[in-house]
Amino acid sequence: METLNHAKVTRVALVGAGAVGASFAYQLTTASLCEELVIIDINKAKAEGEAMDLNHGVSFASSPMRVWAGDYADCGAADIVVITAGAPQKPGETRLDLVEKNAKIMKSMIGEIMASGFDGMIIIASNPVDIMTHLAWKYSGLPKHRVFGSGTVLDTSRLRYMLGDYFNVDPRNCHAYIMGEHGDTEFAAWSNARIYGKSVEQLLEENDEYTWEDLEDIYVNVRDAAYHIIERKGATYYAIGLGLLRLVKAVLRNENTLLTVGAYLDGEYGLHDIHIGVPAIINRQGVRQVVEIELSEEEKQKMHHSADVLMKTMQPVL
Ligand code: 6V0
Repeated sequence: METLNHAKVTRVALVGAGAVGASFAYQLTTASLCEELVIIDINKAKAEGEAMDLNHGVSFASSPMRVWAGDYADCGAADIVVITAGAPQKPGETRLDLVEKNAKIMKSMIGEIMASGFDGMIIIASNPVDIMTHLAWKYSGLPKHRVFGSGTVLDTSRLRYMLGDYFNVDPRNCHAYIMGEHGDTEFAAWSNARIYGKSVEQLLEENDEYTWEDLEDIYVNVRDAAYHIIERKGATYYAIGLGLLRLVKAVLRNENTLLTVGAYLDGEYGLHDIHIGVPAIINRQGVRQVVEIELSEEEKQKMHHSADVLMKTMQPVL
């Protein structure tokens, strides 16, 4: 009997079974996006424990999935490798303080991943994420559209949540982006923001309860959100876990959807040879296209300042 032979099994490999990795893995088991999830961590016992715990919930998921603690050889057959391994921020530490520590870790991980024969897509969350993404891309030798970072996807989600709260509307109706470094120099692209179809200027004109001061406070709260959470619970992981799931879904479902990721710039926004948070269309190929939105002069300066800070910080590890 003739059998159908398009049974390619979709595999996601997760490198880093810490708080961020485990949150992402947990979401993935409920999402029916892939058949296999392999978890890799230098701490094998942690990866094993996470795989056991997740497998014990698989009977409650909408479709079965195979989860196991594996090693780098298992990346060879993966469609996507998601990297969340590395030292996290300690209280008072900026993301950029992590650069040297995590650059070394990234080099060894990418070496092992590529040695497996991997030829898929890499998504990075480890901080400082823009720099780690750039290094991962360089070390991997993969085409630029196939290596991207979570960039400002989380920051944009934070912004949309806070704008939704302020304007009392569904965050999904708040189209506004945080761009630049995922970190202290990121900025809100207010000139492009649309809240239920209206520009921010228009909303402020129509209702004098809304002010630019409040919007500036919202931006500052978005920018400093990780510090506020780390002070209280030591780390942030649920929202970035969901953000990573969103990126993986955009790829595996070939969504052609706009998300603010850490994409490689090759002249867009006047910047070259850098990964930084920008709106981009994501599909099965990865970054299909970086979208150049019209920025105000002030926003352009902020973008360039953010890129300068990243470039300077990255120099010693390039
Ligand atoms: P964590 O809970 O300490 O987990 C890190 C994991 O990485 C641990 O399980 C380690 O054993 C593992 N690890 C360390 N070195 C290696 C190695 N060489 N090979 C394999 N595994 C290794 O940290 P957490 O999960 O909280 O954070 C992980 C990374 O995500 C950090 O760099 C964070 O700063 C970063 N985040 C990024 C965010 C974003 O928006 N991009 C948001 C939050 C955290």
